[in-house]
Amino acid sequence: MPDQQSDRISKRERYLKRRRFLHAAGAVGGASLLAGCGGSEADTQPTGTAGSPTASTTATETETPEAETETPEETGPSLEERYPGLRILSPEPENAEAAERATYTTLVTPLEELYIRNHYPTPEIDEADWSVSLTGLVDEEVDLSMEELKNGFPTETVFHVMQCSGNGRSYFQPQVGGNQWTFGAVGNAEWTGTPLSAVLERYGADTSDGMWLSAMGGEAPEGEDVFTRSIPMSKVMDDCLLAYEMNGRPLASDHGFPVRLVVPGWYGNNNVKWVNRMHVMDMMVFGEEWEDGDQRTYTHWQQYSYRIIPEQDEAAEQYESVDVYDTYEQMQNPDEIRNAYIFDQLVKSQIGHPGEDSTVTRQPDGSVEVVGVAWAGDQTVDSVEVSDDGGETWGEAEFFRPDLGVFSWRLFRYVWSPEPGEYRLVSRATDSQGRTQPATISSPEEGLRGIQDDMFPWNQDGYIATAYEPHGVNVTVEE
Ligand SMILES: Nc1nc2c(c(=O)[nH]1)N[C@H]1C(S)=C(S)[C@@H](COP(=O)(O)O)O[C@H]1N2
Ligand SMILES: [Mo]
Repeated sequence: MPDQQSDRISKRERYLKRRRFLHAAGAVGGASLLAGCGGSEADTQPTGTAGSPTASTTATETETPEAETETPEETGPSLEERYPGLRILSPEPENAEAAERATYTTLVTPLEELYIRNHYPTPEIDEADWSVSLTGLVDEEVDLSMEELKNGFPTETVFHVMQCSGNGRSYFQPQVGGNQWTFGAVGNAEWTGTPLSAVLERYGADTSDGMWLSAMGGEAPEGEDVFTRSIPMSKVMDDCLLAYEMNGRPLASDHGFPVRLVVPGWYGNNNVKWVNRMHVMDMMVFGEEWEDGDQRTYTHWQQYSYRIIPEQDEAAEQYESVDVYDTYEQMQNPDEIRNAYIFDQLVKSQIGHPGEDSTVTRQPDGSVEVVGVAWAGDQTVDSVEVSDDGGETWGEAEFFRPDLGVFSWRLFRYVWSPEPGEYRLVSRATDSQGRTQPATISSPEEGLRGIQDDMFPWNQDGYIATAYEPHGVNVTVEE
């Protein structure tokens, strides 16, 4: 129905316009954030509950748009309608990223602006029918209902940056296949659920170092590879959650309802949605035991996909087990692991304001405030610098707004005092180990496996683009 269609578009347009308006008025990312004024921000963030991690999830359920997504009807609202802050890459399977830079001026990303990355369509799941099994090296194998998972164990909350390892893929030259994400496949959210350590301890799992927990998604259609990720036991025991809430509300169906794995600080691909099976063993999913003839039923998403593969390699080298989990360290020591597994996130920053191709006027004192976010996986982000001359000279930004923990992003602001003219603004973050974002992405001919000479290695699947240059924004400063 054409009417309905135009209705949807205008709803989305209105949402984005409102975002822009708040920006112009300084309510998003501007001085009011500095003053710690939560009120105006909350306007654009109906589901944000940064200040109330234990907020009841039932009171307003029927009033919010995402409540509808939990019980999608056959003719339910479209993806566009449900997420007015997203740019749709594919409606099915659902893939969509934040449409506006303004998403990166907000401490907690609202549901409406959090990217969605699916390999298969979002499943319709009745929570009462769902369970999560635990098998392998355990004293007692179990199958836990959602009721048991939610009420039979402690509850914990973590702020974690969910980022697709393909974020920034569109900046690879020559282009690689797959969803052409720009800057929008990342968001910061509050995740609440059951610590996996409590579950594993109760059923006598072997939790010693060197063990792996493989988590499987329950949504793959018949005959497709099951979305499976193997997580090193030390990480699982440190801080991984079986999460059933995001931003104080039940998970939306597209984000894994009723339960997903949250691996704090690690790339999105490790955070298995719709988990229904967990298996403890002394290796990752690997080899024939986990394959089905020619089909890589359980190994595909662990061993073949999500690997750093330079131009010259035929395919990723497979390992039964590795003992270096730090992605950057793997990349820099290819003699040990030839093709890095994509585990923890590398340091990165993104400018949220001014937006892409924007025109700004200066404050009476001649300044323009630059606002953005920076994070560093399971490291602390130490500093952020901003440059308006292609990285020749840099100025130090400062952090503002509360620190929500090591896995959360920090908001930064930089007081810029430009002459009128046209600029390309870039930001560069450094983590607590002194690792800094490189300037550019290499060409395939360089054959790099790790970061070298200020270049991020071009790789066949276009993963982890952290280079600052392609992430910059073009800004015109008015007279
Ligand atoms: N079961 C399952 N889990 C999954 C995926 C998937 O396709 N199926 N996609 C993964 C990838 S690649 C990413 S980046 C994140 C995205 O999480 P989000 O859609 O909640 O943002 O989920 C991960 N978990
Ligand atoms: Mo991803």
